[in-house]
Amino acid sequence: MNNSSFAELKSIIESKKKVLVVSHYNPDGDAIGSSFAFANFLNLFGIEAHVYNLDKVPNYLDFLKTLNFHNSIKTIPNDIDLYVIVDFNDLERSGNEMMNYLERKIKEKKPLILIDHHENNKVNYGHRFIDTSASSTGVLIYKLLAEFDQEINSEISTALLTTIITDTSSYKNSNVNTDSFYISAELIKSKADIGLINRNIYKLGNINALQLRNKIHGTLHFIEEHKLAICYSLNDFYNQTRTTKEDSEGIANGLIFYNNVEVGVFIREIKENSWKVSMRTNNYINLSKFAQVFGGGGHKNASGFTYTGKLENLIEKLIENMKNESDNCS
Ligand SMILES: [Mn+2]
Repeated sequence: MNNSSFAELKSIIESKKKVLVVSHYNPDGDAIGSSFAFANFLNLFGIEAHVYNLDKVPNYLDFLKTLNFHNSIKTIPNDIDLYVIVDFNDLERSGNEMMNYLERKIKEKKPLILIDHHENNKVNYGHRFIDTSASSTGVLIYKLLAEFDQEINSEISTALLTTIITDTSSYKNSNVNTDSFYISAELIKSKADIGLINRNIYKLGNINALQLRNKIHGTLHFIEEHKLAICYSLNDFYNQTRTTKEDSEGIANGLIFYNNVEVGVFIREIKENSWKVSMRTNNYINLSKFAQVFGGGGHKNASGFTYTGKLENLIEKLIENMKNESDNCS
């Protein structure tokens, strides 16, 4: 299955009047930044753009703005003539409501474009541009926009730079490459506000968030022989500290900066016997494959899945699977 060229995507886009841009639920800086940048560009270009996400914009990203942001399909206009999926490649990741909506549009043979950097694409319809070596989907959006005879403004540059800074953890993750730096420089030339980005994404929130993190770090399991660090949170932790799941963003990534930790795992209770697992590594094992064992997916360096069952069993299975993986590494 081949990628379309950016020139081809451009010619599809410029013939349209009303576009819907969809990103994944639990949105991160790449999902919000890519979808908002693209939609704002289309509006500048004279195409009416709408953006859908199941969830609201997280607080740390609320400096990014777009027109026509929808959290429900009910408010989306009926006469959309192009659907654009950014930063995910499995329709389930848009939530049930949007998944059913998109499946209907696919059945009706409506035009669709997918732009993404995750592995294991599951969307076999429409035009695609997938580059798993791109450090963020925003990098690909940047390259697509460069095809048009329309300069990008400061707001769009800022949104695109946010995608690179958040998906690389400020150029620290192993997904960083020459494009990440080159395109960042170009975006700063186009007046991206790096100060605004850093002030917002590195704000630590109120002291309740620290109390929550203390509880989470208190659950640390370190399995030295497998270079594996696991922390979890229970719903009670959030109730007791009056925090939300947003306040535990970045826990898995934080773990891999400690000595002898190659894989960081954060497990969050969704409801009784239901868990959301996030994993991070810097090139130690392929976490996309690791997550597939549990029915999940993602990148080599960052992946996740949901698990139904007891926490002890989940941790046991993670260690067991890690044992098999690290046997292949040593
Ligand atoms: Mn991404």
